[in-house]
Amino acid sequence: MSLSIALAGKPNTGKSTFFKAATLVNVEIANYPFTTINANRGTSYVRVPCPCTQLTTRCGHCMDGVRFVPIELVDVAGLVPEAHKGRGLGNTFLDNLRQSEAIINVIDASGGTDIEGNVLGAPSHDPLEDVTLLESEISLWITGIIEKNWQRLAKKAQLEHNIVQVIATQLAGLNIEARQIRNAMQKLGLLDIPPESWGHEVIINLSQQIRKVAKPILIAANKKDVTSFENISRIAGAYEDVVATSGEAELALRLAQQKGLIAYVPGDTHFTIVKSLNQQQKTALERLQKFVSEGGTGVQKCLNVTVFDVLRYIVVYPVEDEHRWSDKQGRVLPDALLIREGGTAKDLAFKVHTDIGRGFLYALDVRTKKRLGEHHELKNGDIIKIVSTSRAK
Ligand SMILES: Nc1nc2c(ncn2[C@@H]2O[C@H](COP(=O)(O)OP(=O)(O)OP(=O)(O)O)[C@@H](O)[C@H]2O)c(=O)[nH]1
Ligand SMILES: [Mg+2]
Repeated sequence: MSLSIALAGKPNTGKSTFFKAATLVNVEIANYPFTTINANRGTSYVRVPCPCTQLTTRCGHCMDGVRFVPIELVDVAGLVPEAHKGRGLGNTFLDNLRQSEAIINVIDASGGTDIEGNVLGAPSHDPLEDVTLLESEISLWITGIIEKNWQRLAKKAQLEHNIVQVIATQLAGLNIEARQIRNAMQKLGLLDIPPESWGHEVIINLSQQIRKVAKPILIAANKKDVTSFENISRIAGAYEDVVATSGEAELALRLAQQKGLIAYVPGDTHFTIVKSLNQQQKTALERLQKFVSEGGTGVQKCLNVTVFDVLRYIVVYPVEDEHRWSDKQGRVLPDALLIREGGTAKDLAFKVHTDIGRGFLYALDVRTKKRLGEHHELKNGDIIKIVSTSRAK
């Protein structure tokens, strides 16, 4: 399964617009709350420099040296206060976050919509409230799941000394590992405190910690095209992981590119007009040109920051022919795989194919021709040949 990232937040902030711009899947967009009810899923990409720029010819899998590595993006229904109790589309929204490794909290940085996503006459809502809403709803949702049958489970766990396992079982299906639960308990000093004595507040604190490690959040300060500089700097000053975005500008660029009007590579801070345009198109694109040149639309940056800075993934390139950097069919750099920082040569072998992992003998760094053992930690951009007793089909 590929890495999955969710777009979430209060209604009407631009999640579906961001999603459509990033995936080109045609979804409904409208200026009122709860336009999206069922989650939309699609393939988007993170952008990296392709190693084929070190060769004399391009690999054929990149856009002139810019490589796009696939991830899954999920656009979920908006959430309102008390969503964890089922208010609004509460449970639908939360259920769609289960498989996501990280969440992009798309907020309306302009302050033009209230906490339920209704359009205000003038920008008057504090966008910082949109940030706390998502964090607290997810934490309370986790709390609710842990607290199901808590008295009975806590008693049993106390006797059997397996509280981490008990909570992991409660949270099964949320893509949360036992290691992350132990981590959260350790941070709060809960490992030696009998679970029967924890109480509601302690479980809320624990849920917040689990949320931080298992569902990290990056903030997309969206609608930056209509947001004051002051609002963006307040949000960026209050939180660590913030990217200012305009999903609408990115969508306009991607659609113009799709129609062959412009040459644009997602993430660039420029584009060129390649077709003669009517006056209306020309004016619209010229306005966009100025906007894009001042740092880009932020959509690609948002995805890259989530995958590489928040989740700390790296990209590695498995090949079979160490001289041509290709597979057996001669396709140069055919795959780009995302693995966690700290991942080893053997982890990559398993990612390529379970049989290749099982039969792992050694790996080869094709640039240096050095042999790498199973525990060797890979680096971002490595091109690796795996030598295994088993061969890929
Ligand atoms: N100015 C501006 N408007 C935007 C931007 N992104 C989205 N919008 C507008 O905001 C409104 C809501 O957009 P959607 O993408 O439907 O928002 P959503 O968050 O998916 O909404 P729900 O599904 O109802 O939760 C639409 O009128 C969009 O055109 C942006 O970057 N800038
Ligand atoms: Mg939507």
